[in-house]
Amino acid sequence: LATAPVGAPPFSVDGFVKEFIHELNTNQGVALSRSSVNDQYLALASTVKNYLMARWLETGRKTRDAKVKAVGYLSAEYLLGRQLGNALLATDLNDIAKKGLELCGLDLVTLRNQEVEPGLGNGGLGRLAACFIDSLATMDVPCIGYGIRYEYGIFRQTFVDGRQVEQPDTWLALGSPWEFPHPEASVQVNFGGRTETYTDADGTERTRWVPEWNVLGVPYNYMVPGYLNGRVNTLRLWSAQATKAFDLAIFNAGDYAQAVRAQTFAENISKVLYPEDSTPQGKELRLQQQYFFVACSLRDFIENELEDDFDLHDLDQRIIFQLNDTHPVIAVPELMRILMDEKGFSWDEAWEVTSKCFAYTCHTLLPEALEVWSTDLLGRLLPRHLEIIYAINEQFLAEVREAYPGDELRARRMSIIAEFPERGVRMAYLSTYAATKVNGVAALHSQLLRDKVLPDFSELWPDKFTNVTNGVTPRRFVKMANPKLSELINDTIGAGWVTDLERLKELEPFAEDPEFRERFAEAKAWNKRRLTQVLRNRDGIDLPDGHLLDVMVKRLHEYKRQSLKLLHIVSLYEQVLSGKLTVDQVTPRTVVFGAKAAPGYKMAKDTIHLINKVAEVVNADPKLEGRLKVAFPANYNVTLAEKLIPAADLSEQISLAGMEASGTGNMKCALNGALTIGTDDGANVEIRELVGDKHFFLFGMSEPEVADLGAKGYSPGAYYEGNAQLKAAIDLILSGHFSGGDQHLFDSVVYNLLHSDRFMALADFQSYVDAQARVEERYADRDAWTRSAILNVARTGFFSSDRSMRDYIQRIWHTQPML
Ligand code: 26Q
Repeated sequence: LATAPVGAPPFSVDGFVKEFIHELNTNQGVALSRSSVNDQYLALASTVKNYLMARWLETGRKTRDAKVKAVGYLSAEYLLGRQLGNALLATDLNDIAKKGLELCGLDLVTLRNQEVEPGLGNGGLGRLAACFIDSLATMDVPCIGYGIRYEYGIFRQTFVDGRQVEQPDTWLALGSPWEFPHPEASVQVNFGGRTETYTDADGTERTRWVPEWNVLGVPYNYMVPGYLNGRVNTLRLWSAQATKAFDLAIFNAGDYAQAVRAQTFAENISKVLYPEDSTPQGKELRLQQQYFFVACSLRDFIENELEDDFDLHDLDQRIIFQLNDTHPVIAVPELMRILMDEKGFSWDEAWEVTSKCFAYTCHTLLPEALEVWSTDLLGRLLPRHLEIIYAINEQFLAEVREAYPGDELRARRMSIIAEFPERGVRMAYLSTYAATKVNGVAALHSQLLRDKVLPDFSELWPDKFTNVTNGVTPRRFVKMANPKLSELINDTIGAGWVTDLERLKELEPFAEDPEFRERFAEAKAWNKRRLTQVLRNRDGIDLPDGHLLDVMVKRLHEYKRQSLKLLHIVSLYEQVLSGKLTVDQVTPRTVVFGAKAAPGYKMAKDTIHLINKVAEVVNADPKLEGRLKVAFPANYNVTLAEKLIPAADLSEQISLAGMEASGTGNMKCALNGALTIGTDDGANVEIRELVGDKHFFLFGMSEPEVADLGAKGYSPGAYYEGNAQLKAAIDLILSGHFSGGDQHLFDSVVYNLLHSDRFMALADFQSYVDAQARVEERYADRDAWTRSAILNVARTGFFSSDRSMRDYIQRIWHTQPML
């Protein structure tokens, strides 16, 4: 194997070339002269993979031998982004690969661009999981990430006449060099059927599950390399396959065609990622996915990571399962079932163990985003688990009644079982009861979680609740995505910041150094030129030079208020049309949107349509003399984020206060030297505290003000009637100006704002516009802007996911790095 001891320089350019050509010949079966770019990419990936292999095997052996406590990160999503660049960075093979490929007449950048990213997540929650496993590997903490190997990840977004059209994400089509399937280690997962009681050999009354059908979970291992430290953790994603028993039981397969259909049915379980990231529908297949990956993962950990004679009474000494939202919480009754029905534990013994093995992270405040599964569905799919959930609830309610005698109302309020609108299991309540710790993802969110979402629980168990503010990996989102800034930082304070991001503080004094400012501004300019090329090639979009780059990238949601950004654009444009502003009073600005809408979310899709139509008209109107542009590249993903965020001047974080749990794009932008215009919401609060009011453009109502206005009764129409600038902007849309004269095309979006506006965009409009004026003022003084941008970088080291991981370790997991 091509390998080198940790710390030693990696192999030579010659060694690399040999290995690369060997991979090209033996794996791809082609000669260099006849190879395609895809062959070359796959061979390069294999070369890097081989280089990591010895370290990976060694990490696994060392960790099992040490018998230390590990983290089992349970997440239905991992939004990994491209693997090659990150693997080259982690192994310090970038220069060698570049030089080696040049000797072969090849270009590393071209090969890197061949990779299709694994988009196995929707947005923030999935990307957070990817950042966390990167940090744990880099910090030498034993962790196994468990999840689902979706055959189709998040859909590929295209625009047809400005409307979103979804295409399947065929990320596996050209080969998948980063994964290692292990069919021999497959796990059987049962579904359906009934339960029965029986008396065991000792005369004890027991229950067992008699399932009706099953599928196989095939593990696919992925390497999670630490940054330059020789550790390689594992991400294990499960793929569903049919079993013989499956087609017999479900379809009574007599004929061949029927049997093949049965296969398809089973394999549907890991076929596609659900693209909704709020208001989840209670779809049976989604529940199957959740149980499928959780059952595989628990089985895998217990059978394969522990010694054969391990006493499961001590399970909490070897694992803490972190629940990434409620999606994997079926793991709680599953562990109870394993311990009682398979390992012979009593209820009390099983609960004693189970109640120490889980911790729960909540990622939302929206009531409609909280999962509730109907007991009908649960009982049909997982009858034994439903029984166990009922029993957990009985035990829980007994505790509640003991703490609050006579307060029956409270007991009903807190019940894990909801009775309306139908009988269902409140997964957040189950998670909270079962978890050792419950955390929100930013300081404000954790406070609101205690006060508004789970007030009875936090009253009963105040110490169960904690905050861990999210973070992002500086490896991918600064070092890799922003090479020019990284070089400047290295030259100024050394290279240690990549694994110790608070050291960015040492940059603070350099905000006053004109030479540093010039290099900083030049790095930003370079990133903009690079983005210009990317958008030209990828989307046929032309970015004008010298514009303020105003970036709003995130899922499309009413609460995130893309519509507010749109009203600002329309308003600027309207003021030029109506002569209230002369064109030279408009700060040259390009607004870039990146946003996918859930395919069934009509309002979100209509908003995308409106943005695209406004863009068309604004971009083409000569009256603006090119000073205002709107770019909406389709299919925003991690790969595009890595190019867009480093180029951003202004970061739009404009959710209604109290709605965005944290945000992580806000952190990525600040760390790359964008200034934030934002509400007092999620992690914006902490960003502003750290960078200082002067370097952050705050606007809008605070969360308590939002609550007050809601209680008073909010009527958006009053803001429309009372604000001439707002009225003019909305009227311009209603006039048909952006729809070829059609005065009704955007009724859904506009009338929703005028008559409902659940997220109070109109109430915050004036404040937002005022803040944008302050942005323009600062931008006009380019030196002052650059100073602020530098201070944003210098003061946001806190948002490294390494720090998040330290917080989890200290407050929740109590695990040790293996140094
Ligand atoms: C649940 C059940 C059925 C189908 C889908 C879902 C589902 C899937 C994804 C529900 C929610 C999600 C994703 C939520 C999410 O990404 N939340 C974001 O998490 C980030 C990381 O903590 C925060 O920064 C964001 O504020 C939060 O919106």
